[in-house]
Order: sequence, then structure tokens, then C-alpha cells
Amino acid sequence: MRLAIQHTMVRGKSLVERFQRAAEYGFAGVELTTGGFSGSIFDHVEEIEEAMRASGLPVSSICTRKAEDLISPDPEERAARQENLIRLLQLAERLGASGVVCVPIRPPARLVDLSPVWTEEELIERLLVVTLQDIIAKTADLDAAIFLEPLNRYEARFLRTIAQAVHIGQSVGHRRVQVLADFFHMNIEEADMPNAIRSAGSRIGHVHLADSNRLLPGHGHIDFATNLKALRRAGFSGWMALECGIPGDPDKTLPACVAFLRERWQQA
Ligand code: LER
Ligand code: MN
Repeated sequence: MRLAIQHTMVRGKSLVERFQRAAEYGFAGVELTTGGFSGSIFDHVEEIEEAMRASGLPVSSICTRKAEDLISPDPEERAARQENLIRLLQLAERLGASGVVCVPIRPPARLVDLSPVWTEEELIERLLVVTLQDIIAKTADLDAAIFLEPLNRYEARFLRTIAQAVHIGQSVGHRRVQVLADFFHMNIEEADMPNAIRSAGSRIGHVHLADSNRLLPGHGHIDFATNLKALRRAGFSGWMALECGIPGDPDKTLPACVAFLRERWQQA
């Protein structure tokens, strides 16, 4: 089990302190969020490398924010976001991270509805597949993956289920385009979470962990034993990163959450 935590969830005056505290809590890695840096993440590369050295923890992955969603109605903005994802993949590779989170599009952004020729959804999907294929071709020297993340209905219109992410991954047809299973979103959208995990199988490359109320696992009503079992049986060997709120005293609730998850993974 490779358990990480987003760097913004751990307090600290510096990135070094945040990484060191994550290690003390029992995490094996740290997920960077691009929104959690002053200015641009690209201006903090040496600081990130220093935090890795000082703590002994690797960067598991890089999570992006809404302003970086790949599909924009504006062609210039689309090209800029494509270039941004390429730079983030290069950064992930340099840091030894497994990959970069990619959300296709969130409201209020929309594409045109060209029905009956193409619906907005068909247009987004086609643009997404072609753009991802282009990014993969332009980064052919890299191993870092693109983790396609379905969100829940209150955050996204397009891409809300694991099955749709699997379908898009298959259309792109490259091992570096993988599916991100975020337990918080899945709890809202999936009829049967363990079944969604089983059906996606080895296409799941990354996991975001949170409970039903987007607090630490163990503080809501998601059945972690059953879902982690499904992941383990599917042969999942990627990173699972906490992305949630922290109830209580983090010095107590974060190590307790690590123990809670490890116990359930081991019993799986
Ligand atoms: C957003 O709710 C989310 O889950 C993130 O991983 C992507 O921005
Ligand atoms: Mn997420």
C-alpha cells in the first residue's frame, strides 16, 4: 500500500516541514497540488527537491486545479493548457512522481452543442481523445501518467463515472492514460463502488481517498474494507493520496487514519 497526503493538508512553515510532518504521521509520499504554491509550481522545483531529500519522502503525484482543465472553448487557451500539462508531466518525471491529475472540463466552461451532428458531450470527448493522443506523442520519452479524474455531478457535467474514464482511456489507447478513482466522487456517482473498481481493473492508476463527507477516511460512511479489498484484488499498486478535510487534532487524527487504512488494506 502506497499512502500519500496532499501537501496542503499538512501544516508547516515550509515545504520541508510539511514533508517531514507527513513522514512522522506515517505517510509514504506526498501529492503536490499546483494550487498550493505561491505563484507557479514551476518556480518551486528546488524547494520541492529539498523537501524530498530532507524527509526521505517521494512526491507521489501532482494534482491540478480548475484553471488547468484540459478542454477550454478558446483554442489559444486550449493550447496553453496542453502545454501546461506537458510541463507538469515533465516535472512529475523529474521528481519521480507517478503522474499528473487531469480533469477535462468543469462549469462554467462549455463547448458548443452541434446536435444533431455532434452533441456537446461528443465534441468534448473527441477533442479530449485527440488532445491526449497528441500530448502522449509529444512526451513519448516520459513514463509519467495522465490520471483522468471523474468528478461528481455538482462539480462536472462531463466525465462523472469510472466506466466513462475507462472508455476514454481505451479510445486514447495508451498505457500512460489511466483512471483516477476518487472515493468521494465515486460515493456520489457510482451505483456500486467495488463493482466499478473491479470493472476498471488495471486501468485504475491512482486513487484519491476521502470519506462520504470529504473528511478523513473513517469519519463518514464509505465501506473502506470492501473498496480497498476490490482495489487490492484488482492488483492495484499505485498511490492512494488523501484529499479531504481533517476533523479534530491532525497530530492525532492523521496517524489514526494511516493506521485505519493500513489495517483494512492488510485484511483485504
Ligand atoms: C476536485 O473535487 C478533485 O477531486 C481534484 O482531485 C481535482 O481538482
Ligand atoms: Mn480528487
